[in-house]
Amino acid sequence: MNTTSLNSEIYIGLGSNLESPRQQVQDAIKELRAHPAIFNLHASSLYQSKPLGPSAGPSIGPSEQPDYINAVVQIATSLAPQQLLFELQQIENLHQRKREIRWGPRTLDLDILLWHQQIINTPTLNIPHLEVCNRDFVLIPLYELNRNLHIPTYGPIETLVRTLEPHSLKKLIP
Ligand code: A4P
Ligand code: MG
Repeated sequence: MNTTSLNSEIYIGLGSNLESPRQQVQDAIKELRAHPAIFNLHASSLYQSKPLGPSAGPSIGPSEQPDYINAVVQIATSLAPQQLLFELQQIENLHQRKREIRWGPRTLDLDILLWHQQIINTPTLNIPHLEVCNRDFVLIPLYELNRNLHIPTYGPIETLVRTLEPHSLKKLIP
């Protein structure tokens, strides 16, 4: 089985909470689908949630940020993980993403969540994504795409979803 197989378990998380977040996420899905090295894209529903994360400072804590729109896509690709990260950052830049505050509001955030069953830890890339199991806006769309998924070091997604702390996630009607 190669990287372009239908059973590819490469997942990307999308998030936006600025400048028409729903449109930002929908446009990014289209851009990923159109990318020449990305194949067989399957997208989850879109979800809305309150910002999650530690306070980013006195002026912009999570509670003062707008709601997020999130989704997850499953892809196959001929790119290596670092190359995919680079391509995702190019797409973020197309959306005028500014990196000012960690966990601050953003027009578009693209994270590599999983790369098959691989564990990758380099200075610029951690897979599985370090927050994957703490976030309903990641786990629920992942579960929608693949109920049998196993997340390396964390276990079956079914168990993770069952023990998830309730947050504020709402599935959006298409
Ligand atoms: N990086 C390491 N691993 C990865 C990976 N698997 N995928 C590095 C993508 N990037 C990865 O990212 C900072 C650096 O992480 C990159 O240069 C890359 O080398 P960034 O996107 O520039 O900065 P960031 O997004 O502010 O930081 P981070 O840690 O990625 O934030 P998160 O974890 O993405 O959290 N609440 C709701 N409801 N919905 C959200 O989507 N998102 C965040 C951001 C906070 N709260 C949220 C949401
Ligand atoms: Mg990010």
